[in-house]
Amino acid sequence: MKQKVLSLLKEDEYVSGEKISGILDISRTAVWKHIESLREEGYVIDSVPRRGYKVTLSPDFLYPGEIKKGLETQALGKEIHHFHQVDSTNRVAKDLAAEGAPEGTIVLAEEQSQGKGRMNRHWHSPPGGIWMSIILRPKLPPYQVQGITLVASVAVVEAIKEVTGLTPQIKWPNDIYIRGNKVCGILTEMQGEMDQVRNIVIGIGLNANNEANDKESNNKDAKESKDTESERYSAASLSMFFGEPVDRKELVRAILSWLEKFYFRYCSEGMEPLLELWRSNSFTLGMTIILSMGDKEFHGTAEDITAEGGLVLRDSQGNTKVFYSGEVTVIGHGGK
Ligand code: BT5
Repeated sequence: MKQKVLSLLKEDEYVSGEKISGILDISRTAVWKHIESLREEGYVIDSVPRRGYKVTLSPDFLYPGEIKKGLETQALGKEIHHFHQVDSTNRVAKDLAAEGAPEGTIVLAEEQSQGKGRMNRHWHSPPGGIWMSIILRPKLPPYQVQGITLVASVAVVEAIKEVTGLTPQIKWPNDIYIRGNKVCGILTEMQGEMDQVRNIVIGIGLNANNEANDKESNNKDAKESKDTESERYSAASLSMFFGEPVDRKELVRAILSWLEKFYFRYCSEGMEPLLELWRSNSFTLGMTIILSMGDKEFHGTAEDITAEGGLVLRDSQGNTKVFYSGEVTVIGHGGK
């Protein structure tokens, strides 16, 4: 009901409490309570005697009603859970999925206190970013789940391009970079059995307008782990390149639209139709890299990506090997 009151208050003309109460068939007191509650949420609502009320400013929060307005998807974002502060949206989404939340349910937070990266690394999630998790229920065998991260990366890249005109690039397997800085990380988590996926939660952390570099956790991460990824942590927000704050609501809608389109395609046709798009947006292919997996390091040229999302590495002897996980450190151009 509050959303309906809000829609009326967002119309061009002022609308009186009496009119709202008539249209929605609720008492004047109920109308007034909804208006107060909207004000508490941050909406600036002007009130003029004998004319009524009108929203003059909407808060910059990712409220479900704001996201749904103009969202043209079939499943993604039909159910939205929003938090001002939460430990981790992936944690919430996994709980909701276990309770039977439908495919396409999303969880958004303005701030995360325990945002998670891969291998339980810390993900810096202050206000101003987009911290979002999406529940999917694909009828895919588990070995195809890795591909979903690639599908999500291409969707985020297209959304960033559409909304900002910037040119992001994908660093295999799950990062998006702009001019050498990490602007987004993706964490895909699967619940299921050996032969069947029950649900997937895609966590997208996108530095939109937030302060991106967290020196404290950066140093802590680097000290606690030997992985080069942490030591080379150089983050940036889209707004730094865009020159002004980006419209987070529009970005969320764009991510959901692109992701739905690519995800449906992936489920029906596999990775093949998306591979070219992934390749053309890749920051990794053709580069000389070090791929680290635990204590092991593999040197070579990142040659290609497979239909399952694996990275093909060619070593100095000319032998190729496919990797499905690991950390990539880019050393330079591969001289291809
Ligand atoms: C990732 O892990 O890049 C996946 C991050 C996924 C975060 C989203 S936010 C919504 C959802 N809810 C969650 O709790 N998580 C997901 P990984 O490749 O392991 O990279 C982690 C590393 O990135 C850290 O060790 C830092 O070095 C660096 N890092 C931390 N916060 C960052 C930030 N805001 N921007 C860029 N880099 C960051």
